[in-house]
Parts: sequence; structure tokens; C-alpha cells
Amino acid sequence: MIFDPAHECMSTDAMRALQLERLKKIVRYAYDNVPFYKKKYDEAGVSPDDIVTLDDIRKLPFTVKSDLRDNYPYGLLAVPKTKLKRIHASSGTSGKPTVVCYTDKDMEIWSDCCARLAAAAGVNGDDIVQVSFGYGLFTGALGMHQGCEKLGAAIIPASSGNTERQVMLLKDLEATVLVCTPSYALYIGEMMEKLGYKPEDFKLRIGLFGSEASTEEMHREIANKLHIFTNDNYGLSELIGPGVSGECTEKCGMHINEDHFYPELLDPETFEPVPDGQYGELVLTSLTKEGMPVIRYRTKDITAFDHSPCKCGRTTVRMAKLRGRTDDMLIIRGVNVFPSQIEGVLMNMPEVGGQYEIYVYREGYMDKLEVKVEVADATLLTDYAKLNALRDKIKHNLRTVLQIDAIVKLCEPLSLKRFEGKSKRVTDVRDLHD
Ligand code: DLL
Repeated sequence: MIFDPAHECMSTDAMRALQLERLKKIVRYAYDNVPFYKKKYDEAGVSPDDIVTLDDIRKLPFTVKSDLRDNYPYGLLAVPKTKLKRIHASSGTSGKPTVVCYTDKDMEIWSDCCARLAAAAGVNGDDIVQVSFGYGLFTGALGMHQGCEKLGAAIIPASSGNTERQVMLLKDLEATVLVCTPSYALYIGEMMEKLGYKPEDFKLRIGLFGSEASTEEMHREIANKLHIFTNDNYGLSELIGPGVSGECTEKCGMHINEDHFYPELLDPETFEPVPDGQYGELVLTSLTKEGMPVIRYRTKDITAFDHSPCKCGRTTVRMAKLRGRTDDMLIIRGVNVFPSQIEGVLMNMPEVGGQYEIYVYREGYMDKLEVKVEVADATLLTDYAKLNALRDKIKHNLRTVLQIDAIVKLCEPLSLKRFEGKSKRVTDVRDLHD
């Protein structure tokens, strides 16, 4: 089902015209209502009247995460606080969180955008949706909750944690859709096995995942474990939360709701636009946000665009699964390594499980990359020769993809840390050793 065909299936010309009209309006709106934008644009010598074509967006300076932090909590509001309907925040790893505010109209658009994603994955009004994202300031749970509710589905607001109970709820309440991070889905799948259940004991048919990077291989592993269709959804609090883009059942990229979020894909060093199929940094502009408009936000997320037609009938541009973030790329002995490349290698090997940890450190002047992964079959741990052969095979496969050697450590099944929300699998301690 296409939730909003009038916008999701628009002709390219009509979409560009709509985007231009909205872009002109939002730049003027931000300039007139948010002193931060007025100051920034005045300093850059650019005025809202300079936006005549869509390309003119490139005249505007970027907005970055620290702009949001520096204006904590309400400095970027374009409306009086009395007009706000909801306030969320993204958990900063250090210091103050980034606060994001929604008016009534923003909430309506947010729900619609999430309803589009859920519908694109096949969710409908008959579904029972278990939301196992953490409820709270995080946008994931309430965003997807509202979107699925809009489709008429029944919601189980389970929140994350207490994984045994998650399994009980999924089973007893006959949930048909699971909403969580892909790493939590994997953990829930393992718990089902541990409790002695089979996929047939559940009514689950769809997994709406997102909020963290995951490879196709990881989705395949979850799909095999739970016997469900899985899709990937992308978003970020600064722009709205979930609702920016999501995969349809064709699974050939995430359709961007580009009538609300104008996407640019730029080379992070030259800021030149990157052509379809090549990777670059995603820069997003909210075209309709009323409470806290965000213009040319550097997401640091690395993806590629695809403007070719999609079989599903939607005409919106698609973005590839994220390769990672510009700030989580590891440079190891001068070679660029994305954790997602390591995940891709491991998930392609049935001999190892879905959990892994990456540890980067320095020995003398030498960077070391250590990859810990669980063997799928515990009996292997007693067979030294087989264990060694598997270790060599993983090393070889990693070397083929990364071009560097890794130290591989094989662990017992279920021995590595599991995640109930966004996973954290990389530890880089090199700076501490400098
Ligand atoms: O994670 C919003 C969200 C919730 C999206 C639920 C989808 C589902 P933040 O907590 O602000 O917002 O984190 C945003 O998470 O810049 C990406 O680096 C990463 N991220 C989000 N979705 C994906 C995804 C939510 N599907 C940051 N694949 C973003 C890879 C993702 N990374």
C-alpha cells in the first residue's frame, strides 16, 4: 500500500517545483524567525531572495550538530514555546543532549512520514505492532508508534529491555510486526531459540528496523531466524526522528520523503555534488518544519543516491543503506575501514554468529585491528585444528575486503555483549595511547 501516492509517486518535475516552492518559503521563514539563521546568512552575504532555483541552496551555509548544541535548549525555535506540542532529545555521548521541538503541524507530518515507511514495508490496519525501541526522549519509539497507529494498527508499546518478556509479549499478544534496532532483533531471535521456540510459534511477519547501521547480510540473518520480511528505516532527531527514508518491499534503497526533506549528497571534502551510485555525505534540509527548521544539515552519514525508477511505483529518490558515518570511519595503518565492511564479511560466513566486537589499539607505532566474533557451533571450540582453520578463513576474508590484516579472536556462542537499543561494537583506544 502506498500511504500518500499524491506525494510519493509525483512526477520529477512536479516534485522539483514543490521542493523549490517549499525551499524558498522555509529559508525566508527561518531567516525571519530564527536569529541564528539571520546572523549566519547576513555574515555569509546571502539573502532568502537569492534562492531562485533549487541549485541556489548551495549558496547557503551548512548547519552542524554543534550549532544545535550551542543553541541549547530553545535557541533555534521559530515559534513561541506555547505553540509546541512535543519535545524530544537525542542522547549526546557527552554534555547536553540535542533538543528537538515539534508543533502540532510537525507532529502531523512526522506521523504521516512514519506511516509512509510502515506502509511501504507492508504494515496495514490489521497488524499488531510491538514497538521495542526505548520509549522516552529518543524519537524512534514514539515516531514509529504514531506512524503505525495512523495506519490503523494496534500498538504494543513494549519499550526495550527485559528480552524474555519481549518474547512472551510477541508470542502471547500475537504481534505481527516488530519495531526495534536490527541488533535488538537479533538478540530477541536468540532469546526465542534459547527459550525453545521456533519461528512458527509466532505470528510475526514484518520487522521494521532502523536507527543504526546494518548490512544486508545482517538483515538476512534476522530474516532467517525470525522468518519475517525486514526493512531498514533511516532518520535523525535533528530533522524529525524516524520518517526521513525507508525501504519498500523491493528492498533496493530507502525512499526519501523528499517533499519534506530536501536531500543533497556531497563530497565531504570539496562539498561538490556526488553522482548517483557514488558515496558521499548526506545533507538534509527540512522543507516543512515549523517548530525548528533545519537548513543544510550535515548528517555525517555516508550513502549513495539512486534516481532510477523503483518497481513499487514510488518516484522518490532512494538512498543506499548507510556505509557508516564520516566520524566512524577508522583509519588503520593508513587504510580507510568502515565497521560495516567487517560486518558484511562476518555475516556472510555461516560458521560465525551475528555478534562481533571491533577493537582498535596501537602497539608501538603500529595500529592493530582486533575482531572478536562468536562461533555458531560451540563444539568447534574443542577442535583446535578446525578452530584454527576457521580463524584463518575469517582473516583471509577480512583481508580480501579491507586490504589489511586483522587479529581474529573466536568466542563461545552468547558470550559477547548484546544490545537492546543502538549497538556499540567499536572501541578505538588509539588516542589514549598517544
Ligand atoms: O535513530 C531516528 C530513527 C529511529 C531512525 C528509529 C530510524 C528508526 P538519532 O538517535 O538522532 O535518530 O540517530 C540518528 O542514527 O544520523 C545515523 O547515523 C544513525 N541511523 C539512523 N537510522 C539509521 C539506519 C534516530 N537505518 C543517527 N542505518 C543517524 C544506519 C542509521 N544508521
